[in-house]
Amino acid sequence: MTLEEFGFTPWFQNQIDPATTDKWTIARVTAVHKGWCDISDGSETCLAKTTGKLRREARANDGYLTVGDWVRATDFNGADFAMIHSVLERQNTLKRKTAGREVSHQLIAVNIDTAFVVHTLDKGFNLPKLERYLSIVNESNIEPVVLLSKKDLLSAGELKERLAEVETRMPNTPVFAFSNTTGSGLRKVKALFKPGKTCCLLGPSGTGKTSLINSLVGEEDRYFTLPVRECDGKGIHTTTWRELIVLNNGALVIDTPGMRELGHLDTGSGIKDTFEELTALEGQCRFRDCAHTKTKGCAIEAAVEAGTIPKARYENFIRMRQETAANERSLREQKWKNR
Ligand SMILES: Nc1nc2c(ncn2[C@@H]2O[C@H](COP(=O)(O)OP(=O)(O)OP(=O)(O)O)[C@@H](O)[C@H]2O)c(=O)[nH]1
Ligand SMILES: [Mg+2]
Ligand SMILES: [Zn+2]
Repeated sequence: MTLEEFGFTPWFQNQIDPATTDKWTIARVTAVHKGWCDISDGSETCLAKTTGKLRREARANDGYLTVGDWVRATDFNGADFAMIHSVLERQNTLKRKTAGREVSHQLIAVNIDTAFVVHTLDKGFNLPKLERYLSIVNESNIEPVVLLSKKDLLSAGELKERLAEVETRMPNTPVFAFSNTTGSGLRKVKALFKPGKTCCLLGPSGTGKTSLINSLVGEEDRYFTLPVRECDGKGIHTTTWRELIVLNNGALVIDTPGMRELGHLDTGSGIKDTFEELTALEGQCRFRDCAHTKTKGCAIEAAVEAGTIPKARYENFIRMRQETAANERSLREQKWKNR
């Protein structure tokens, strides 16, 4: 596989000084472990460590190596470890607020063309949660696609109803329903994974992300999966690391572990894109700084009242706005304390 087939676009090419090409091996990070990572040039994979200088720089600016990164390395396929000297500037970063009370970012994956948000149609189906994942993707300016799994567990009637619900809630996002078990809908889903394009699968634990990769590679047990909890359909966090996988057709896929907690930081634009038809009304509110909660002359509340915007969608919008505001406050406080 050439570097181009491995996702190396002109964006990265332009960062390479041709005079130094024989000094470095350009490679992509395919997995990150404690203390080392796997890097690959498209044909061979080797273990690599980072220089102390790079680690110090990374710590200073939220830039730890992440799956999908492009790096300059020496000693590629040398005796022990290759050495990573620098990271090429990223095209985009998919990130989340880290679990716990401290407010900081965790990178999920970088240099992504499409983010597939995988959500179950069965027990555990939760539209507000799905919207949360969407807003993270939108925040990163990556194209989201929703994949609804386990359609085999619903009757035709239930399926129709549920899909209609999703359609109303997120009219502008492409949505596909499928089943890993029966293969129903898989042909269309497969076609979304394009050669040379990097995509990642994200979504709650147990929704069938890893199973989907197994379906795509056509081997049931290639990657490890585990049943969900009987009582509530929740997954038990089977996948524990992120890994970049090449499908037979040359598509590049990053599997990620289901997230335990999804918070929000500076999701201003993420919320805006996710709730597009609501924020479009904002300009029509009577007050410029309308909170959209029991406010006089609020155009959004009027639309909810009139039934043109689903109430539940509106409520999730408000919840996420308030959470973002709280996170921003606490971030500001932290900065103030650390100054
Ligand atoms: N009935 C049904 N079960 C499915 C489907 N897809 C996955 N499963 C089952 O759901 C369980 C969880 O699947 P995984 O692929 O491990 O889920 P995951 O999203 O990778 O979970 P984490 O790695 O924990 O984030 C497994 O028992 C799968 O067999 C589906 O389309 N239909
Ligand atoms: Mg998994
Ligand atoms: Zn308003």
